[in-house]
Amino acid sequence: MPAYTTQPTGIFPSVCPLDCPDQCGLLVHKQDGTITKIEGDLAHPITQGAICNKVRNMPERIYDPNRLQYPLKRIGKKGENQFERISWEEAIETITSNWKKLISTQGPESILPYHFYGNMGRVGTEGMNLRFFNRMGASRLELTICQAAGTEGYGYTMGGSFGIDPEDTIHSKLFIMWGINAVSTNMHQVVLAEKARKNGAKIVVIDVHKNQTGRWADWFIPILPGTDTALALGMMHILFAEKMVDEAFLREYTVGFEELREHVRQYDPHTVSAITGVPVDDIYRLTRMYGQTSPSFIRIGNGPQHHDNGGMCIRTISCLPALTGQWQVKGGGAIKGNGEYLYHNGSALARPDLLQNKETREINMNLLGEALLELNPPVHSLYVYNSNPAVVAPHANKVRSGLEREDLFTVVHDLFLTETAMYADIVLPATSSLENTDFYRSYWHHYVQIQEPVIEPYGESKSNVEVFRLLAQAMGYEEQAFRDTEAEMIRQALDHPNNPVLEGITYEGLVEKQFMKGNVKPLLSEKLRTPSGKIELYSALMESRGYPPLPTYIPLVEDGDLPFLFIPAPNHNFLNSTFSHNEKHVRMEKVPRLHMNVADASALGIADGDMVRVWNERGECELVAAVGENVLPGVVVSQGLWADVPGGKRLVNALTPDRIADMGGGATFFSGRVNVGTIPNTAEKANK
Ligand SMILES: Nc1nc2c(c(=O)[nH]1)N[C@H]1C(S)=C(S)[C@@H](COP(=O)(O)OP(=O)(O)OC[C@H]3O[C@@H](n4cnc5c(=O)[nH]c(N)nc54)[C@H](O)[C@@H]3O)O[C@H]1N2
Ligand SMILES: Nc1nc2c(c(=O)[nH]1)N[C@H]1C(S)=C(S)[C@@H](COP(=O)(O)OP(=O)(O)OC[C@H]3O[C@@H](n4cnc5c(=O)[nH]c(N)nc54)[C@H](O)[C@@H]3O)O[C@H]1N2
Ligand code: SF4
Ligand SMILES: [Mo]
Repeated sequence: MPAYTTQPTGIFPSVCPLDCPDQCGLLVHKQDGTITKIEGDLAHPITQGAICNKVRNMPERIYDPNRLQYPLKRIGKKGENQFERISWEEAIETITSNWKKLISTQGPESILPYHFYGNMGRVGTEGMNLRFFNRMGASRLELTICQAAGTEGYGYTMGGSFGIDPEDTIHSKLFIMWGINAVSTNMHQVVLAEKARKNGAKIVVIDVHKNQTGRWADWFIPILPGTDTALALGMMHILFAEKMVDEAFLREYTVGFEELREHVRQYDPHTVSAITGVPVDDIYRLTRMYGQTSPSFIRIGNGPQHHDNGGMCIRTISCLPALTGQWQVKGGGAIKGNGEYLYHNGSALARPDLLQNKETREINMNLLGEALLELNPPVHSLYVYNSNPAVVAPHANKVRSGLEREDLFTVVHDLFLTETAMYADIVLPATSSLENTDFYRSYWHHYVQIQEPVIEPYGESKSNVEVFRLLAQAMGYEEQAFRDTEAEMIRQALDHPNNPVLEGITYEGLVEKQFMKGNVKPLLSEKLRTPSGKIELYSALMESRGYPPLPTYIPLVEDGDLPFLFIPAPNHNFLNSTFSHNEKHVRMEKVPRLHMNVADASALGIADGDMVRVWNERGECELVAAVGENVLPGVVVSQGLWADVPGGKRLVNALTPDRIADMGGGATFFSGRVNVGTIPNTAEKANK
């Protein structure tokens, strides 16, 4: 056990565990064994001492009186809050005896693990957990809820999640923040852009909602949801027509630019304006700005890819920097995600060799409701950790009907009694990241970092690794893989001769230095990982998979005929549903709102501050109307994944479709239609 926990007072280097690109270095202040303050690490090259409000207030979450301390078993109905304390022995015995019975009668695939990145530590999310379920042969979960469509789309163009080093963006002269709410979701990109702004850089934001990021921009361009592909194609049309493309670059580094030039003739500015709602003059102005400014940088966010056509959209936007040759300029290019540079030795960590039946079924996490209600052979047991699907998964009412099944044996491992945990048969208390050993690697910047325990486990809580070790023992899994320590697993993960970027980054080095930068080469200094090794404007691979080989605008799938497109985006003070159970964060966020255009609101007799009903055939919500000019007519936007409250209807995912996006099995959270109406006699309630 490292020394931090034995030192009651001091300042200890740490890392933010949340699913946020910035992956900050933290300094945790401890007084008499208790965390008193969390601040940004000044020495961390990206963090530079600045962190978000959410994490500055994290001690409130770590010591929240509602945090789980003991294992619990359900004594009431599923979904009600009735549990009683049990021992770890009883918890592990109940779980494993159920599973042994299921495995012998129904087979191991009747057990489904459901997990995501509530804590980004890789040993806890891609280590002992995967070893355990591989050894068992349980159904596998496809991790599609976040950026799957965009990752596949970007990969067709660029060969994988490889963009530029964000630290280089201080040299950029133009930032296009495309469908990213960076002020809330990537604050250090904003800090870097501010540095560039002092040297004359301009900031353009393209979004469906003029939120905090739109207000920060020099120029905010509102766009109709799901139409960004058309805008990017319109830009290409003008770039070619006005000869703002870099032909030498296109010849040397790309495939298919001649086909693309012909293909984009159809996307003239008038056609594109009619699709996107962006005025013709603005399409020209944006394109000329982009074509004539160098270095220019596009930060591609998650918004546009949470649509039916999201994969193709990101595929298309990511072609733009090639047209202008910007990948060759320091500070030029794009970042969608950089997750593949620091790729660790995944098989050493997850041990897929323990999986004997390689055909074990895979279940798309975006179809959890369907998996629980309709799948055959059925899922009989669900083990949830690092995620809160009752709130974050699409088509929430379907998910909850599945979770209500009396014959489903559900275990939830979390720090709080989340909405999902309310449906569990057994609830296990989880440690916070500050109680664990793990390593972290950002999917935006190029640093690998380490966490060593700063405080003792809270109550009887245990980390993911410890729980899976106990489960393995009780299941009789005797492989050494289940006895490895966290430090050993970090060593195994970093020992990855196939990825020279990690060369020199070791467990010992991290313990000494806290963070180490990957040895990342400039993007075009080597062949890309596309089939041709070049940037693929024309993709034969896409063609072979039934997609148009050239970037193509495909409208959103019809989602009924209700009048509004509904965009339930994340908010500033929560991280997905994390912090939605913590009083301080909820107070900072106030109430869940529905942003709507004043023209729509007045046609419906809705005034700012009214409580409104939002509904479709999947479900309903009641939110507080925020009326103004921040969204286009026909669009409504909410922010935040709010916790359930008695009598409250603020589960925005009750309204979202569980259709699967065009690529990667991705989610379509932002492609649903809703209706909005007044609720009689509630103005007083809403204004409280
Ligand atoms: N404060 C905070 N930070 C977070 C999170 C959080 O919940 N809160 N979540 C974390 C996670 S897991 C992720 S994946 C990232 C996500 O962070 P971002 O990449 O910022 O993605 P989103 O916030 O989902 O959406 C970004 C923007 O896309 C807009 N948008 C929606 N549809 C469209 C469209 O069709 N076109 C365009 N141009 N814009 C559109 C939304 O209005 C929103 O402003 O943030 C991470 N950081
Ligand atoms: N409407 C709508 N829905 C969305 C989105 C959206 O933009 N709009 N965004 C989607 C996106 S991008 C994402 S990534 C998903 C995220 O969805 P989730 O991955 O479910 O994220 P969180 O809601 O933060 O829940 C994480 C849970 O993990 C728990 N946890 C934290 N650390 C640990 C640990 O060490 N061990 C265990 N066992 N548990 C831990 C936390 O307490 C929390 O309850 O949500 C998706 N859902
Ligand atoms: S949530 Fe993001 S910005 Fe906030 S401390 Fe963590 S990594 Fe930094
Ligand atoms: Mo995400």
